[in-house]
Amino acid sequence: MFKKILIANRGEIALRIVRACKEMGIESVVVHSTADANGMAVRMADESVCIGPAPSRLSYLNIPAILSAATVTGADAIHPGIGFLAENEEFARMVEEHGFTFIGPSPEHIAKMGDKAVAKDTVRELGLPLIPGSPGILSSVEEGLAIAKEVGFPVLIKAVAGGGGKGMKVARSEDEFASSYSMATSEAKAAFGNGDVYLEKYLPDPRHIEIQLLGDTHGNAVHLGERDCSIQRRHQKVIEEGPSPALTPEQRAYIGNLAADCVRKMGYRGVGTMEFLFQDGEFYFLEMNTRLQVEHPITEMITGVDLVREQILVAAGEPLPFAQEDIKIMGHAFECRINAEHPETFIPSPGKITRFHAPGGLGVRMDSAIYEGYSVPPTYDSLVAKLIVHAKTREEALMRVARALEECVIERINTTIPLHQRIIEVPQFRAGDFNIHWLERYLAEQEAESRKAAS
Ligand code: MV4
Repeated sequence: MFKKILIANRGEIALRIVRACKEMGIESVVVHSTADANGMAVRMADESVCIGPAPSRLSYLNIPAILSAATVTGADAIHPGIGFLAENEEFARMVEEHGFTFIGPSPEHIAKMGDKAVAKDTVRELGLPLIPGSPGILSSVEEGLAIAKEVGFPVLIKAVAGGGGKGMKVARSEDEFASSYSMATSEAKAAFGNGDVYLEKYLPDPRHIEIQLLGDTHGNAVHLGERDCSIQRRHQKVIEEGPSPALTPEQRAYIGNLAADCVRKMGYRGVGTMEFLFQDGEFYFLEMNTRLQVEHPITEMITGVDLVREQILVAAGEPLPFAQEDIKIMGHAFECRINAEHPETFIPSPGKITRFHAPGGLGVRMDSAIYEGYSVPPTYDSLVAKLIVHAKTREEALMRVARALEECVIERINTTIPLHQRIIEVPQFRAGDFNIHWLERYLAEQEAESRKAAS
């Protein structure tokens, strides 16, 4: 087992990993930028090393500085956290080459799943359902039109170099295909320096369902149920929940086992998440994330599995301590992402926190790295806390999340707490009746109504 782990990350996820290390009797080293010198993870870790100034490219993305910090502190392993270098195969390779264990998948699997086309070919061969579309990059508008007619309109033209919703163009009919195709390719060329596009059947109102996976180095792999991440705005998740109110136990078992079989056949090591679009009872593979996710606490609450602990044990060569039949989904969990942003305009609101009170009580968890007197830096993403609640049923969890949000005090910066308090009261949300477009449509309607009332 590792004696000392270096955590190459910041904020609430760095603290989450420090906590797991402490509970496992493993010393922790946190690297930080000058902007994070007063971060809670720095205070709670056994050691900390300043690796550069605020800009990520000079600190959290500075591979030589991170490897040097691991060397001088005598770390055995490096945990990349989420974001930054977590899915950077070059970093994973260099960590191993420098004699440290990378707490994550092999560089090959990071690379394989990081390339969308290779990822789709890999999972297609392993029997996962994919969105009907072109086998690869479109070589001409004629080829695109022929495939679009095959799969049926509307179709989505996607930039290979795109991602996170960027570089997607819907073509609704044969007449508009040529113009959509040329706009998609020229916009992709301009935005990403690469005009290559591929084509898929457009799913108009899907849900976003992701499966939590965990594999070890002894050929074992399990799934730990799903999370419904459909409540999102501009490709930023807002509220996630598990299990999904839209899945039957049979559908959960079907897609979970299929995904687990896939990673088992791959010989995948560590935690991973397969993302799917779910529409009309059908699943469609989107992509696989080869890292821990922000919303992992939802799965921890409904399965009782400490995913960071298991990540570390697997990286140290331990076999999984459970088989698939041991994994039970108990109850229901929500996660509200609390950002330092105005709850209506979403304008970032960094600055000093003058009062902070975290909610408590049965089934309430607050993963955050803020404290009274802490100044939220403007440099990084605006996530300041994750409120996770768990209860026996979805209805009880709704009551609990409302109560916990009301208890939460974060003063003198704006936060999205009022937004969460609005969303959880909307009947359609409470009924679990939503898809990936629901929140943006709801906010647009609210905006239109308040404008009408003001005029
Ligand atoms: C789609 C889709 C509908 N049909 N593909 C958005 C980012 C990237 N992960 C893939 N995305 C989508 N691909 C087809 N064929 C709708 C989306 C999409 C989306 C997907 C997941 C979560 C939120 C989303 C928000 C807008 C669009």
